[in-house]
Amino acid sequence: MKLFFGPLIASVALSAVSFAAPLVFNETFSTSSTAIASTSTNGVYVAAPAQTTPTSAYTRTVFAKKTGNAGLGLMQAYVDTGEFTISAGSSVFGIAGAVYDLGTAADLTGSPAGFSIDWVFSDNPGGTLTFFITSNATPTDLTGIANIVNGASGVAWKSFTTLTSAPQSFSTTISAILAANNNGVDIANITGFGFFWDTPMAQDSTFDNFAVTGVPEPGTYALMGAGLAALALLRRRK
Ligand SMILES: [Ca+2]
Repeated sequence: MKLFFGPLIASVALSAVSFAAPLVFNETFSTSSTAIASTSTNGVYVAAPAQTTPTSAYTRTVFAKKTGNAGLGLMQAYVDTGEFTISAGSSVFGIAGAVYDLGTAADLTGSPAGFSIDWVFSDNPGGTLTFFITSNATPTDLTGIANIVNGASGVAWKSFTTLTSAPQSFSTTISAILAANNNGVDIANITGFGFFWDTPMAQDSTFDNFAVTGVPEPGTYALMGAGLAALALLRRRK
């Protein structure tokens, strides 16, 4: 029996290794940061000072851009109570989000990693959530942020238009982002990733738990299942 079970047990160890995706991240928004777009000007990006996230060495930059109704209020994005809030002042709308700089470029070729985030509150329905990855050199400066939001070359993204009120969870995979819009992204040299929210007028929205997780491929599940079944059989025979 050892000859039969040996390879299956080995497959458990192998699949445990393949569960270790190259990019695993969990942002609980426990480090405060604020970006406030000008009251009087539309179309200006404002970025908070970059901060190291508590769950990894990645640097987070929170940004905001008011896209409508200059002079009628603020567009804000802030982290201050363990959540990420985007607030469009009265009669104002805009874009805000967070971009994470990996420090050194990551090769995500063939990566099964996926993104997810929870939309936990909104006082008005509607809005569009976008996940993105970028191979642009510096994603967290204002030029890099503008490139991301404007979909410049080297940025791939996938958007979700919301139709209902909160709460909602969103998720996608890196391969799905590339399938939706490769746009010249160099998957072997990813320098940043993140999300942004295109808010309707006068909406406050709150998010939590932005995660990048390893998603096992179907073959991994099969190997894992076979290995676990072998272990269960062995245990029963003892
Ligand atoms: Ca939280």
